[in-house]
Amino acid sequence: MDANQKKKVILSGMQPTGGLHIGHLTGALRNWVEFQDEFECYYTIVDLHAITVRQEPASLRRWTLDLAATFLACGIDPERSHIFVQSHVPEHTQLAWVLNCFTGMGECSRMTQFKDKSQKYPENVNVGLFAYPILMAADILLYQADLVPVGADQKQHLELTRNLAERFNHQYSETFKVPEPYIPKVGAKIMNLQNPTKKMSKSDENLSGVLFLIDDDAQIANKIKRAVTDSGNEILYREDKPGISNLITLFHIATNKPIPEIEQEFNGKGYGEFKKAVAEAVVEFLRPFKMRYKEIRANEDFLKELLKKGAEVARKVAGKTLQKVYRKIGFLQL
Ligand code: ATP
Ligand code: LTN
Repeated sequence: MDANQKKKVILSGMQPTGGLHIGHLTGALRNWVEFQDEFECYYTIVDLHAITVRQEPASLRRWTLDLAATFLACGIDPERSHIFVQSHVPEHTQLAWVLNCFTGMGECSRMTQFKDKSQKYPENVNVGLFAYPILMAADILLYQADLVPVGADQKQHLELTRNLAERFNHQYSETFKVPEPYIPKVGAKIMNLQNPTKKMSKSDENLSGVLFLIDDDAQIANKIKRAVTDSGNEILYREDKPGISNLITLFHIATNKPIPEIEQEFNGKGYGEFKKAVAEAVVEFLRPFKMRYKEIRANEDFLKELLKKGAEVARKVAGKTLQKVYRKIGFLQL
């Protein structure tokens, strides 16, 4: 790329609401690491979004640092990417307020995540949960992001973001970049080991089907050994064999071997032998991550300093967009 040509901007966010699992690595973080070569990347820990569901204060604080350490241990490089905590950049809530006033009630009540979460937490259907996608739009639009990597479940929020950007640009003048979603390939989706038709999820009731990145070797091996498999005894990647297909995906991710080669290698071997091989491969695959994670997580001062610097850079960029917005809507400038 020409040195004078500005890099395209990527922004994504993750909630500090628990330990990350192997699905987060394959479905999101691995891509985030690769984007750094080509894009100007902003990766934010969205604690403001996290409180749309009740959080225990000590856990929220701990998970925020855990997540920062996870980013680094996966290979996100703070020299090249901007890592920051959402609540450290007040411009997010400031722009969100403005955007609230440009969003219809109907637009928010249509969001499937809102419907799902209000069902899951009927005792706490709060306004923040309702306005969640508007804050997400602010996260994205403040940095004039070109591309937003998200899971398929967030696509609807991206649509709203695009609509809000276009609406504002149309009503005033060109202010926001209209971002494109980046949805990773389906093959990267990891399913719950105990229920292979459901995606692996950290908020699942049954955590014995979830491979956390910081599980110890015995826990990983055990969870894989106890994984639900399908009838029959062939190691084949097929739609009617969701359990074995999920294990094949895990083996593929851990070893980089193509799926047909894996099927060939285990042709005629039983589920037990295959599970053992998968467990060993996954343990080895996660080992370097865990070592880096332990080292980085132990140094809280370093992590806080890094987040402070990240927020400083973020505030400069976000502040510029916010000022533009304030001026256009008619707030008095002194
Ligand atoms: P969970 O659903 O595990 O409780 P979460 O809802 O916080 O966690 P998201 O914030 O939806 O997870 O996930 C962050 C990113 O990780 C998204 O891009 C999503 O696509 C990806 N991701 C989450 N779970 C998986 C999975 N099982 N397989 C692949 N990618 C996943
Ligand atoms: N809603 C997202 C997290 C998120 C996000 C963002 C992702 C908050 N703000 C901005 C991309 C861009 C989620 O739950 N996965």
